[in-house]
Amino acid sequence: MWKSPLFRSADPVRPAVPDGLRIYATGDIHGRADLLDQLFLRIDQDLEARPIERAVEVFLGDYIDRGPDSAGVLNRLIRRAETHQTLCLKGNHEVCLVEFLENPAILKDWARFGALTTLLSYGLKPSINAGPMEQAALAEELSRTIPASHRRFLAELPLSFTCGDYFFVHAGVRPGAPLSRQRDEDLLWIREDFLAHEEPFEKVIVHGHTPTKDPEVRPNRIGIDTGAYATGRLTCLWLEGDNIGFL
Ligand SMILES: [Mn+2]
Repeated sequence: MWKSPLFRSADPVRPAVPDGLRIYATGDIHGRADLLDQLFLRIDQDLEARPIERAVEVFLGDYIDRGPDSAGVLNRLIRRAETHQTLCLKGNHEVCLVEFLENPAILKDWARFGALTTLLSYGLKPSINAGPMEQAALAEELSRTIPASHRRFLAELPLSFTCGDYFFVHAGVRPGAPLSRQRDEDLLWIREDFLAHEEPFEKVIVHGHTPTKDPEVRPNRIGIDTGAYATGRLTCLWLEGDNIGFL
């Protein structure tokens, strides 16, 4: 049951998005271009079965790393935007890629959470434990190889998106801080402090970042990272009026 200090009537009002709009929100893709292709088909079938004035496809970040085809995921998201209204948010993994180009030494840390498959997807051949010389060479090679469209895509990703009673973000928000004054680091990386918080936020937070077996629908947040890269399950939440469902 939805409970919020904003809605204290006897007749509880459920969180909603504006009329005539359907949101499709998708969690962490992590290099699974194959699953993203299937997801686009599912969304297109749903749109055909249930036409709507306006649909917006929101992606919650972490497009790259871990899975086999990070470059392919970015290609598909960029192409999808040519025919559909999409909104891609920034994940902590995208931050790492951009930072690596400026500071190759972060590969030591980034490699521990899936960087090598991303480098492979751009045609690079990284060693398991690249030393400083190789780190610099890899960053230089990636700079030359990565398409300009990917760089632009990565540079332009916003951190959050608000629609109706919902706030979309990669990782979550810091409890106690207004949504308008969150730190980037929390929006991209937060886990326990956010996940354990049971009181209402200003909006219902739709997030990824922390994988769970099934989507978590709570009164104050909806978590939709179902660990696609390992489970093969890429979750898409739809919101329309005050209804929600999954594709
Ligand atoms: Mn993440």
